[in-house]
Amino acid sequence: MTFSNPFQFKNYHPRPLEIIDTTLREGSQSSLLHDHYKYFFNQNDKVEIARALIVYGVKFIELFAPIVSPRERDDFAAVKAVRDELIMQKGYTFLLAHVRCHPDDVASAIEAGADGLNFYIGLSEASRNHNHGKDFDVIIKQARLLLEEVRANHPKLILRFSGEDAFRTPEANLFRVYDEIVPLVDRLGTPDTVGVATPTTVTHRLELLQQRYPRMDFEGHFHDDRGFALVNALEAVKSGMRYINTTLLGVGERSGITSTTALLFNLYMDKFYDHLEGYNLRGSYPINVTFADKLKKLVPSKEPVSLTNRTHTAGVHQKAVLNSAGTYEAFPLDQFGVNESEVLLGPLSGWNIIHYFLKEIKYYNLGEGTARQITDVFKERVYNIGPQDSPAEILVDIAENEFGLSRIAIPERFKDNILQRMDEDKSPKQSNIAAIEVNIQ
Ligand code: HCA
Ligand code: CU
Repeated sequence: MTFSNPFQFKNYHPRPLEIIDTTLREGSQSSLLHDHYKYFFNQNDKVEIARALIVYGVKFIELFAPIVSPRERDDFAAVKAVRDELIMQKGYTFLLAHVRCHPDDVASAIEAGADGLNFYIGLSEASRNHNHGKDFDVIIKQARLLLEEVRANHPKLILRFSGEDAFRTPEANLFRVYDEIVPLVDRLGTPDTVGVATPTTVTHRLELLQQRYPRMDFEGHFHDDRGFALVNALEAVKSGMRYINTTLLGVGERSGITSTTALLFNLYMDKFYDHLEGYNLRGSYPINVTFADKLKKLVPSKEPVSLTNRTHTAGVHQKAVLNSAGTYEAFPLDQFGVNESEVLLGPLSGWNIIHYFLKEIKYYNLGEGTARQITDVFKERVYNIGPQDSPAEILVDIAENEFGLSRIAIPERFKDNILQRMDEDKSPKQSNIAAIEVNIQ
């Protein structure tokens, strides 16, 4: 068996974990886009997303084969232009085209200047019977012919082969095809197309593949139908899988795939630090916000790297995080760019937070007793809140108009002395909100 080494070509040595980001391919298949009658990312979105991914440290970006539509072909060129622009600053990023085992797909990707081809064809019974209708002998013959031809004429291209629906494909069938393909490719994909895999089946499958093809690199792609996309990817990485497909916020077909930042965050928490080489972890929350904005959404509450995980609504929680954020914040999310905590005023807020808000943030002159009385009035009013009203405005209205509170006059020259402690070596569990200091003399 001979193996090519495409990485030598660009002097690139793969890191312990290579994210293959597929936000612009798998992510474009998300139903979330339809929720807003948006249906597709426009070219500007794609360029901004690609730029953000490259700056974040992603080295492999998957795109549709340009044959999909004239628009995809133009967008491929635009993304390539951003990639080229950033080479001097950020090093080389590989653009991979997702191609069917079809010469037209391959030709369009090569013409567009792809660095690699991600071949896929369904191998499960469902795919063979209801998708392409080819039996194993035909699949093997056609794939081999195509791969041999590409290898011979384009030796520098990175080639990957994926048996779609790999986790519903019996091992014997997978091996039957992969045995024939392995000498011709650089990576083997094992997509969990319909989200049936569990951490146990992932590690078992990977072990068998590693034993059978010891010199191969493997690529995982896990759908979230059971809610296992993250844990499956995490287990795969820990069991030695170097390449993982992810998308920003985990968007993709149906319930999506593994979220990029969720995977990196969990590897960090589990102390797999060498797998984080080259990723700009502090850029995690900002990249999530950038992408959520493209979807016209907030960063979803189920995304670990979110402000939601530093947001507190219940009075008991709010009081405790004022004393020490670590009481209800277990993770150093500030290292992933979530630099602020958020306390939401509402019917569950207690007098502590109301006192804190009125005094420290709005500079009203009030003691604990008044804060308790205001809290009772606020709780009555806030249950009838309309969609246009804000709890903070209601609170200020009560403070001024019902309790006649006046603000502490802060001389202009001291206004800038309101400090947020940003010292790096504070305990990561300590939140900034408890550290706002009003410096008046
Ligand atoms: C698809 C299916 C796919 C392919 C993954 C791969 C899947 O939308 O084409 O090529 O590795 O989940 O199997 O996303
Ligand atoms: Cu998929």
